[in-house]
Amino acid sequence: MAPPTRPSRPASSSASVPPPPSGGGCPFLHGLGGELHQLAGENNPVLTTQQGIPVGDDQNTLRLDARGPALLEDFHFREKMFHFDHERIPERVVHARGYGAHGFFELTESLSDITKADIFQRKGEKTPLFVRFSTVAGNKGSPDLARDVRGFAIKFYTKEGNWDLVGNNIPVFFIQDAIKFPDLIHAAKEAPDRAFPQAQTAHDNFWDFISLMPEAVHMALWIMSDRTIPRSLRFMEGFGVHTFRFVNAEGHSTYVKFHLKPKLGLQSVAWNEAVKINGADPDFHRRDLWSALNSGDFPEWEVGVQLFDDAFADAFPFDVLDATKLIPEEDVPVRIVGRLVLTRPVDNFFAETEQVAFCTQNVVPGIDFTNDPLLQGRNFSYLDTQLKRLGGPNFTHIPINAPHVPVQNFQQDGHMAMRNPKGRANYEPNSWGAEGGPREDPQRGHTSFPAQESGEKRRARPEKFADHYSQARQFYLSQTPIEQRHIADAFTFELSKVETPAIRERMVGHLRLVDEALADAVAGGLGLKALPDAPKPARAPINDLPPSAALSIVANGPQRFEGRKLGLLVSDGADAALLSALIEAVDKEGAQLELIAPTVSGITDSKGVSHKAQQRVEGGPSVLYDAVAVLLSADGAALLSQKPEARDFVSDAFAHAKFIAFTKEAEPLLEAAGIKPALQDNGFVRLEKADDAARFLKTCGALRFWEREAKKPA
Ligand code: HDE
Repeated sequence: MAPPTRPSRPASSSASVPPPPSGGGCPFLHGLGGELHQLAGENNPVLTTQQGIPVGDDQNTLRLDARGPALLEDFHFREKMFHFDHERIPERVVHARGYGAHGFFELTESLSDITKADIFQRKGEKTPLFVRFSTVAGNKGSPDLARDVRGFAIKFYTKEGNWDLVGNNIPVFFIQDAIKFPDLIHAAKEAPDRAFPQAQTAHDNFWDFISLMPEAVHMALWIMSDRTIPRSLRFMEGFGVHTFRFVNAEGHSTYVKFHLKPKLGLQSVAWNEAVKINGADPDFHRRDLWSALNSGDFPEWEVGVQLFDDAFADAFPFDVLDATKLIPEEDVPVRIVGRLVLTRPVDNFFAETEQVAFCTQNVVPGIDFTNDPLLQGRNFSYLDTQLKRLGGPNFTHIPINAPHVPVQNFQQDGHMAMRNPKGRANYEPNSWGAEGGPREDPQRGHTSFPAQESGEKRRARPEKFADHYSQARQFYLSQTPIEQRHIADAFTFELSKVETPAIRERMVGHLRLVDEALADAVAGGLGLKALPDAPKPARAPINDLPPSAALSIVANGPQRFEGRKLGLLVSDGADAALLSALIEAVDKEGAQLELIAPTVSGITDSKGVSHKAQQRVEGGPSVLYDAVAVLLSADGAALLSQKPEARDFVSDAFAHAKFIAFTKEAEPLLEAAGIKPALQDNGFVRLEKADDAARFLKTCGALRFWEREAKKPA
């Protein structure tokens, strides 16, 4: 427990923190230990060493007299320091920054005819699970709003053992063959000579690699879209990416792609907002998930499957084994078969989120792999990486990785073995009868689908893999105009950070094969005098694939403000009736509210009622909120108009196309922020009477007033 700091003002009688130790004096002198005891509650347990030995003094090392040398004999000091010195384990080579939570999967439609996987048999049955969300490129301490793919890895603790679905929030991937993964990641992460830039792809190495790998063009469109700057981990989709197999009790196989659709709809932030959020709250996503879980707003996703057979796979213009392609929902609808609900945060971040070890090869009977060359490579890589990260082969003994069913085998020993065979038998076959331990079960056990394979051993890819532009174009044309504009802006931003003109031009050349108008916009943004030549595609693109509405975020918005957050800028003397109407409207909508005030102690409204603030103006910029309301007294507006942070609060909300509610008294602040009455479009709501609060919250359901941004010159 951190000792409380001495308050600079007289402590109020309602203060619940314990008083600081009395008597003053230097805290490093012996004797303080006794006074610190006053800070503890009556029933605090006794501090012990790792050996369980009660500790008498945790403030002073054992030394020869107060000013003498430290003594080697101090086993408590040595043990404490030894353990601290070894607290770190290697961070993940990719997806280092992550956040996990526990929850469950509930089956809403049985798939027993399609798969024998136990988890998909009984409608209404719940299976516990652990999810870890992550960014890919940044190191463990990198900011949450980096432009990056988000990992969406799920460990299902099924009755037939652990099934790991290690997916992303984007349905396709950069590369087709696992052998290119180390190159992709090296190119994306910081350059080895300078160790920057970190957690971003806006640099030469990344775009050099991508522009030389046409297969990455489809994914490049996705990562330059708003998908890579999600507003919340709760508002993004999840995808298994690869084609897997379901196998039923008769041994029949059906291809399957896994989907997760957020119950609260999709939502992303604007790029300029992301940049500012990273400064204002680098932990924005984890804080959001933490607060949602702790306030009982359990995030939920629909779990769906796309099921298809060989006939579909053969007729589909692309190869279903190619992870750079998706199957449009219009071609194979997503059948919703369950729901995934997150219900609680971890008890300990390290023990659970850091030590959780996902492995793509963890599949249960009824689920099997296909020959997707990326998936097959992953099946090697994940097991391999856990050994390095967790230090030995027994990482499955760590509670977060242990299945919720008995583990019975003859594996033994190794570092930190917690689970070893009991009795004499540590091998099989053996002739020790009932004492001889577990045996294989050909009926219940996992059996691989007996796919017929033949052909030459070669380093080659199937012909259909060579189409790199058709689905990139389809994705681009499936976006709303504002999203298309964001894609062009993102390419322009990233390529403007690339110092080598030839790389910029090579990338724009690829974009010409996606959409000439996109290439033109990016070339214009980069100031290119002429459009570079497009490369010769390895396979002629199909240019008339129909747009797929499911690929747009804006088209799939929730049309409600539930789960979102309103930032309410207030001052002393704010209209009491409007304030309570806003509080009520937010609550009714299932949204959250934060009060931002001149000081964090809060304000007193026009009726003399005090309200606590969650943020001080200087620490609560509008980028942290989905919509804002400005409820000020005339004095409050005069005061805040002098503060650049208050002016930015309003002007940023305006620039980020947010809905803004305001009272008449707040107008001077709007004016000071450069928002003249003529600029007050339909994204503004005047708060005059209590009813306006509910009307405003309904308006906020559109999440952003994109028309405002559309009016800005390209
Ligand atoms: Fe991963 N990936 N990956 N990946 N991946 C890892 O495993 C790898 C790929 C994904 O929260 C590593 O435990 C290869 C696709 C997630 O702990 C490593 C290839 C998809 C996570 C690894 C891929 C993913 C990882 C690093 C190309 C989406 C975080 C640490 C063949 C379907 C899991 C670790 C977590 C993590 C290898 C491609 C998703 C090194 C070789 C495609 C969500 O094993």
